[in-house]
Amino acid sequence: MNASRFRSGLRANAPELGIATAGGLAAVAASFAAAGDPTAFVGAAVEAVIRDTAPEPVVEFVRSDLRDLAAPTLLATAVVAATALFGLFGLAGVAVDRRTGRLSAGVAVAAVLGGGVSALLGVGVLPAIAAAVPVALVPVTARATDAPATVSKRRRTLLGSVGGLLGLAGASTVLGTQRRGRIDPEPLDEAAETETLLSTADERSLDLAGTTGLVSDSFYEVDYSNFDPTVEQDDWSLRVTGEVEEDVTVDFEGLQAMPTEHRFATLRCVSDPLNGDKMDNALWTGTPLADLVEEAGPQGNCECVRLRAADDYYQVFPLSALRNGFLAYGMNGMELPKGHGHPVRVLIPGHWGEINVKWVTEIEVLDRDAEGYWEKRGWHGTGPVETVAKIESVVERDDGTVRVGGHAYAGTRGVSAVEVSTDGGDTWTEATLSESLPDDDVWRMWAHEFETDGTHEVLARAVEDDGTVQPREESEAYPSGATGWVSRTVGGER
Ligand SMILES: Nc1nc2c(c(=O)[nH]1)N[C@H]1C(S)=C(S)[C@@H](COP(=O)(O)O)O[C@H]1N2
Ligand SMILES: [Mo]
Repeated sequence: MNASRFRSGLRANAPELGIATAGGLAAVAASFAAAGDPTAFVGAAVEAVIRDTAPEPVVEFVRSDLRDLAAPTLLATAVVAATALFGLFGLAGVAVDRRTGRLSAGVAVAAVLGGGVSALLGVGVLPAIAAAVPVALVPVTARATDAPATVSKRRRTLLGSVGGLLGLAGASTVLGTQRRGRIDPEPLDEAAETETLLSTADERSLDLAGTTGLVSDSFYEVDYSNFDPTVEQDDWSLRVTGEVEEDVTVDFEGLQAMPTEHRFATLRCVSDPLNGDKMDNALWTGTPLADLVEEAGPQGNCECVRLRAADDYYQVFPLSALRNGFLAYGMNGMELPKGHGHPVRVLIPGHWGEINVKWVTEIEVLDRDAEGYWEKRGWHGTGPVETVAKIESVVERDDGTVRVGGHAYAGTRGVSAVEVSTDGGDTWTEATLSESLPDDDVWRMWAHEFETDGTHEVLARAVEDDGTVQPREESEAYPSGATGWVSRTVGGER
């Protein structure tokens, strides 16, 4: 075989590129449809590779400039990359067919590349086979499109085959989305107790337009992946292992046999901007972690632990924080929703959200300190939260009065007061505060009314239980959480 023949064998023409692209997309979608757990298909696997190997300047750009767009951007990049990858495998099959003149050889190469690389990416057998089939169809379709004698017939065959592959991609996406089977949370057995607590929270909430009460209407979600793992309650277990006297494993039944408690607890993400919306509160049902940890007999030299989860997320933090921790399987009187860690998540009082590991599977007691997922990327989010008083509601009435308010949170240090200034920080008044809820890691609501006579620079700051006034110094969320007093300009020309 001469060199030019070889080259022409590898070169793809426009129809082949179209077929390969549609085939690549169909491979990704079919793999999604075949995966019982949505984290176990080629798209999620490619997403994880991109996420975990992205160079620092890219990570920095995403963090600072894309913020909330980071997750959709990552997802789109992953789908494009996976489509291109599996499309290329299809093209390799086309090239082999052309060089050898044997379609079976082309199909075999495409299928082996598609299935083999899927397996290397760590997806299951079924999702790997499902990805291999559309890839293997690429050389078949390319040959069929090449066969008709007339240009118009060829065009029609091409449209038909690309359309067929795209149809397969569409149908697979729909099927996969349905199969992900939203676990619709059922009410807990303890619904009577939770109902009482929830109505207490409702009664103690201040009436503020544009923001939620003491229990959030909708609770923010932050995930490092676009694909939440599906973990069945009956398959779940948690292992305490590593530097321990004895490994301890507990399953869901075992967990429910332990003492049941209901706790109000607020979560805030370390990436939450000063007046952002990644801070929420819920009533959680579950059991304290302390006994389980003690039973294992933790040892090791760092007094630290690494928690792991079903989505491969991991975080490292002090054992002392874990000892105050809670294993939650209920949220606001219902089973824990999928997006918040179904069936079981960890809650660590007063600490940034990131160590409140969802879908938790393992507690590993370490001998030496290590870094968690976000700390490897420069964040310092394993410690206690910074104090914040947010201005979330501003109502300017026709009679010239203004009502401002929001939520304030100081972790386990507690909020004893919120002070408001309507003159840019020269003078301060105490705001009305919601009656506190029974637990010690809960936000409070504040409200303040004043007469307006023009433009006001309104500032809010929280005071902690021990009298400490929230510091004024402003800092960005990255790396260790946003600090400073929230300010809003209110009033003016009416
Ligand atoms: N397994 C797992 N746990 C996780 C995360 C994750 O991506 N995977 N995200 C963490 C982060 S950064 C935050 S702020 C909280 C958010 O919890 P929520 O989604 O229930 O609000 O979960 C934490 N636990
Ligand atoms: Mo977070």
